[in-house]
Amino acid sequence: MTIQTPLPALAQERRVVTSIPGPKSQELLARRAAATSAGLGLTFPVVIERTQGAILQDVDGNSLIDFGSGIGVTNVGNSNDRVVQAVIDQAQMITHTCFTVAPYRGYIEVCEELNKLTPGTHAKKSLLVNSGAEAVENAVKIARYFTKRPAVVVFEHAYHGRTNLTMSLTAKNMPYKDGFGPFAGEVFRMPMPYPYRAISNPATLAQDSLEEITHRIEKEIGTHNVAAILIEPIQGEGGFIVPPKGFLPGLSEFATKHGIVFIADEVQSGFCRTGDWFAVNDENVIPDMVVTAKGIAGGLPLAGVTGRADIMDAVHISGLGGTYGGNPVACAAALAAIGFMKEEKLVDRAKHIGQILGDSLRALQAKYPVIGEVRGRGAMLAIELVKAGTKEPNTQAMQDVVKYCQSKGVLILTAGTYVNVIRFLPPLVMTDELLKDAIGVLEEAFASLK
Ligand code: PLZ
Repeated sequence: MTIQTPLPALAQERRVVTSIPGPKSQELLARRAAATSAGLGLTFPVVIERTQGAILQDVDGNSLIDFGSGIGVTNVGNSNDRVVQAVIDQAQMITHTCFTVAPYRGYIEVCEELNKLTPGTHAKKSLLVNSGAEAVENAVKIARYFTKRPAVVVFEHAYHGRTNLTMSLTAKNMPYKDGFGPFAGEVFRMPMPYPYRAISNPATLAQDSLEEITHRIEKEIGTHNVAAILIEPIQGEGGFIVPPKGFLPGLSEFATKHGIVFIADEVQSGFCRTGDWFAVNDENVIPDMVVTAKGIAGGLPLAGVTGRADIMDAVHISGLGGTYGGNPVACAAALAAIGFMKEEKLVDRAKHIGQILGDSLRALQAKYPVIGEVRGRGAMLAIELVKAGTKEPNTQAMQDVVKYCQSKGVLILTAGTYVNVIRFLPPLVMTDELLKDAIGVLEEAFASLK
């Protein structure tokens, strides 16, 4: 059997040819409702047939602009040519052996890349697994083993996954935790400095937060009981909350002083998204461990834990593993995606996209007081919607904007503890024309708000 010839390119333009959802999507959505668990959410009620670059094409032939990258995954573009070719080539060679049974080259090479790309020049080692949640779980497992301590410190508004431990590490009850307990023990939640909603003086917010957190860790847990401090350097699902400058370096310094493993969850913020390889690069923070997933493999399921070699090597042989972790096809996709990010300088593309989008969002904010704040970094930007003249969350406006954009063929994602944030995670290969077209739709959406 030979591999099929490539499909013709999908034009990088928005084209809405039916009502949304169109008739074919409606039919499949009815089958979805009948066949799939009602517990699964649905952001955009269409069914996708094909993707390329920054376009998602649905089964009715509508070309939709992708402002979500599958929640920050397809940073190199949907169905990136290099990723697709690597997947085909690798699948012909090896589909699966299980790395801990009989190893293969791709796993080793992805770990070598992660060890080089993550911050710091110290000796590092990595472990590959299947999902962000699994990577976070493993990071905590390893930190506990290494320190021989039980407690894990996490933050308000945090999201770390949906497994039992990562649900416990996640802050928000609905929809992530409600009814799914009992939760894991030894998880301690600290306040997160949220500049837009902070009551204290913005100039001293970082210092004030650090003082409160370190005091509470010392008094309520005892530093000698803390295995890890786990934090998203820019919070994702929580609403793209960017901590004030100085906070992350201060926290990391405190961790180091007390032998606590400082873990950065870069699952959503990693791989060029923020205009750096990782969000912690911005303030030169060097975590003891970095958790990666999403953007790492251009759309294939893969995640990593990278950390100080002494920490990663502490665990006994066969203490870590999993059947599929670091699957060869996913590793080939990751190597192709990472190569593409380097060669196409996606770090710079993220900054460029962030400049255009950020300027447009700030102009919108000046015009529409419903936009309380524009925040984020690089191509990880968000707007928080409020009732005009207050900071009261405005979920209705968020829903109206999302709906308007969908009807015009633009996919946008929401977020936020208060369900009032619109976040933008465009593929980093989005053309300027397409970006401006999507921004135009967003402007219309705000103009249409009552
Ligand atoms: N850490 C920072 O953003 C996943 C969740 C989507 P998995 N975020 C998207 C949903 O509704 O389930 C995420 C994250 C951060 C960990 C995770 C978990 O990654 O690959 O979804 O397990």
